[in-house]
Amino acid sequence: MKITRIVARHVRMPFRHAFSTSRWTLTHKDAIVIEASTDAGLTGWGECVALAYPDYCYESTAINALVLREYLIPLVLGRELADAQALWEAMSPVAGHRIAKAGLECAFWDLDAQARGQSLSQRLGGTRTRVETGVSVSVHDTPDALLRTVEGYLYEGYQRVKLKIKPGKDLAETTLIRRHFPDLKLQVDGNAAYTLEHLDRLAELDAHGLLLIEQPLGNEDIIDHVQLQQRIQTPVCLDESILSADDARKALSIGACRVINIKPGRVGGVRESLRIHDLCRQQGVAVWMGGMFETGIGRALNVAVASLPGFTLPGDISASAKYFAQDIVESPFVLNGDSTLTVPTGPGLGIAVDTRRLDKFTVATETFKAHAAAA
Ligand code: OSB
Ligand code: MG
Repeated sequence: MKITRIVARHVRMPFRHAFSTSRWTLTHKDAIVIEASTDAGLTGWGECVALAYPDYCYESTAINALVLREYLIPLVLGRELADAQALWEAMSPVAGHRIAKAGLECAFWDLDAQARGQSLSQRLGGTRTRVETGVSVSVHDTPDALLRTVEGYLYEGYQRVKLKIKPGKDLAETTLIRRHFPDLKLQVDGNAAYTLEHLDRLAELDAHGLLLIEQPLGNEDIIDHVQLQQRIQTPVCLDESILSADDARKALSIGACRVINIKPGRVGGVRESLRIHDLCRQQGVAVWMGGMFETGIGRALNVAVASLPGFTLPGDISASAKYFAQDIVESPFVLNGDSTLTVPTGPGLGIAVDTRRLDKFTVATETFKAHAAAA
């Protein structure tokens, strides 16, 4: 397969509600949307899921755009690429920048599956037609407001809730939600806001029957998480600090976590996600699909990957309407009555981009073409 033209659009979509974690508040979703066309006339779509500001990790929307323009796109354009492994190798002169790489890789998988006449889920060996989903719930100003938000999501049909927590907005909030909903599948996410000084506080969360505690300690830490996991009963789940299958192997081997959150963007794409999935499956470790406020494009990718058998915990892959009044795909993802999303069955990602809405939300466009002489 040869990609001969790439359009990289910076899209900015308003959130229906502002979203806060321990570290940041966002009112808009920013992303670089990739449109890649081949010499055979196919078009594939991808999304770089970095946030607008480099606080979840060092990548951001503007940094994605720069790295794509200056380094990654010149490495892949006009080049014959047999598969995702070849694409990864073509991009290997660039260190890191896994989110930027994953956006291109997403478009590549869309093209690859389309060329074979398969849905991406089929192409990857997915075994489910629906994937279990949950919601990630913003840090709220008051416990009352939090309770109302959670009630709203349960009313909509979500059966798993993840509370964003930070020191001082954690125990009372978790206790309150657990008291109101004794049987709810509940978990928490600290987004690296805690330190070892908080071990006692984190241990108190054990009383609430949580599915897991996600990344309470440092962004790049695995060592301190070992201490935490030894101290508490609740499974520790790593997000920010797992960038590859190698990271996952090391974290599991020293007991830093018992669960892993897979985000294709964070780990450099689907190829690396599959490697983490396979490793965890061999070791009997549960994985689940994380989220980065994806548009319908990244959401379709996440749903396809989450249809693999090792994804045994509900993902952060809510319906499009949780974040957006309008999505940039023609058929937004909707929640089924059993708290699932349906895995698309059309070729590739199985979505149709709504070009009118895409234009409406596009704030910058860059077009790249292969030189006729490129081999
Ligand atoms: O830590 O899981 C996280 C969103 C952006 C960056 C990091 C995280 C999140 C979420 C939201 O929790 C998940 C979603 O619904 O997309
Ligand atoms: Mg997280």
